[in-house]
Amino acid sequence: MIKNLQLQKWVEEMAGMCHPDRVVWLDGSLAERQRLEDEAVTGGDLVRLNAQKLPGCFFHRSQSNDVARTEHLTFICTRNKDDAGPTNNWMSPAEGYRRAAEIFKDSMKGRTMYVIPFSMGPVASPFSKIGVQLTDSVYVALNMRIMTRVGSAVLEKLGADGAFTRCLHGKAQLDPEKRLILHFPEDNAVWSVGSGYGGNALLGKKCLSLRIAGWLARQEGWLAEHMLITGIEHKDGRIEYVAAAFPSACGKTNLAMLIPPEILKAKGVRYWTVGDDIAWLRVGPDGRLWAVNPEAGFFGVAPGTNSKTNQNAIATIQRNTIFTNVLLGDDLTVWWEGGDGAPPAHGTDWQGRPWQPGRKDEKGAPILGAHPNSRFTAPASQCPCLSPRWEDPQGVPISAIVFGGRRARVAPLVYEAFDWAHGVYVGATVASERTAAQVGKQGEVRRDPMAMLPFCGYHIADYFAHWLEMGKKIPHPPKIFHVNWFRTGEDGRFLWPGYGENARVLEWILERCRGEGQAKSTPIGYVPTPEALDLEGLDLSASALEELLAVRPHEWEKEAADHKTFFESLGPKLPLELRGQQEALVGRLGGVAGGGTCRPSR
Ligand code: GTP
Ligand code: SPV
Ligand code: MN
Repeated sequence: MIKNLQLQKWVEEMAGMCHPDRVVWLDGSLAERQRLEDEAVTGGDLVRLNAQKLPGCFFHRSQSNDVARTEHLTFICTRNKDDAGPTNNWMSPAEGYRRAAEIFKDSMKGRTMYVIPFSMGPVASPFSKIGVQLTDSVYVALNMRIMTRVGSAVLEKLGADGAFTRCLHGKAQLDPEKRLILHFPEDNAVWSVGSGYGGNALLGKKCLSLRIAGWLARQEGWLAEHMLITGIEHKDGRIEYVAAAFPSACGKTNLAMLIPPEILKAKGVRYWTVGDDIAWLRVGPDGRLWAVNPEAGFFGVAPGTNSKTNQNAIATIQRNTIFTNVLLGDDLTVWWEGGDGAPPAHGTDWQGRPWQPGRKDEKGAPILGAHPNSRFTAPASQCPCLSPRWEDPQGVPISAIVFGGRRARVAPLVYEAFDWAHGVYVGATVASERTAAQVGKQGEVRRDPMAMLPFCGYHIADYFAHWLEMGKKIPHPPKIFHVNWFRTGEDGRFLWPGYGENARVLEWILERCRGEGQAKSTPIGYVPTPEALDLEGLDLSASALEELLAVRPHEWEKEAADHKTFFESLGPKLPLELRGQQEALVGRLGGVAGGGTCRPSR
């Protein structure tokens, strides 16, 4: 019995448009999971993996033109175009519904429509949001069961008249020409058609928890951010929490699950994962900023994940995991570039072609077994370092906010913003090289403010204003930092070892939050002095360290000019305060004598 008549009516209406053969309501039970898995295997959506080596695990291959989010097909549909702003694609709601309806019409004939009631955030938390996703993809249904809290308890909470986000998803023809990811924030609705992949199709993730939630957050006075949340424990047992925003495929999952180097472990440092992709942040009764992870699983990048880089992720994905677009071994195991161990002698690559190690294409380039954006979907509950507070309805208090990007040059390893408003400027000007998580030219540097460029559901200038406004509402705000694990030397190799060693940088960040830690004031913010970082036991040359911490005024003058160009592209709504921050940066750079390298002094 469905108590919520609105929901009942909407499902009937959508089924009337899509014409599925069957409508199946998910209850979240284990029996249901097995039923869906069997269905998916029979229908060819999933391959059951080796039961001894990977119990409860499955493999899925998406179409080769459907392996990443398609930002050019993602739209914000608001009555006023200006509400979507200059960084979003816009369509009127009427046109959006009309165009998508044409594709949805009868698209589920011969298929099942799954009705998935889900909660973003623990069902019992007052901050959670309920959505209902309709989908004709059993793969999506199984992923949603891992990534969100699905089932009867959600319908219970929804009751007779609770509000929910209407999330309609259909594969249709999986044709990129007939693919649209549409957000209707004014209607609290998402319509996605023509893609079966990741953030395009798991509508609780980027669509609801960032684009729609961001719209609500602005009205309700909180923040919906593309951030990991992790707790860092020290010898005294105290745990401090950090939230960090890096663009897609720039290291959030890795930092969230970090294992510190031996030297720090010996000092009692330990990380506790709360979330790896999305954070909802509110001001708590104590005047600090508190963070909740609305998700229930990890949809992580496979390539580069191995026992050395991310042992916790490897432990998490040994069972009950869905692998997408990785290499499938003949023995029904999976493998990816930068994974553990030797590749299988023989297998099937992400495009479904026979594969063996060492294969090259016509140009002599190696043929990848796994797509660079291949992923695993795993329940958070399987993560060995999962924070005991990960489902705390109130969330965890945040000591530091960290922004970061993938920058071969310019941005030093770490710096601290002077204050909240300057921190908002630092976040607003984040830039990063494009990765495989989105379709487009790889490696190109683009501005990705707060790592939210593809995920901000409204005018980005209003979003900046909201961030500035939030600063005034937080009596005890976290400090704001910027990191860059990806600076390279002359030879093009990363200067910083990254991964677990990033804990050394986080130690400095937390020291600064406690009012400790040595730093030098530079035009861009506070940069650690070379001695301030605990580098004991790390093989890092003095020249590499110098390069990592260098702030070069001539590079930053160009950077600041680029900030200005970027701000100008955002139109007249840009908060004056940010323009002021840009001018202040230029002024500070002008004050540096000689234009040489401004290094932290000894
Ligand atoms: P999304 O899930 O797309 O939001 O990505 P993410 O930000 O969680 O990125 P993730 O942690 O999955 O890392 C993406 C890629 O960057 C992987 O191939 C990692 O191996 C690599 N990576 C992560 N951390 C570091 C680091 O500190 N240094 C270097 N060089 N590479 C890193
Ligand atoms: C990202 O691209 O930031 C992801 C993967 O986390 S997706 O679900 O496709 O958005
Ligand atoms: Mn992400």
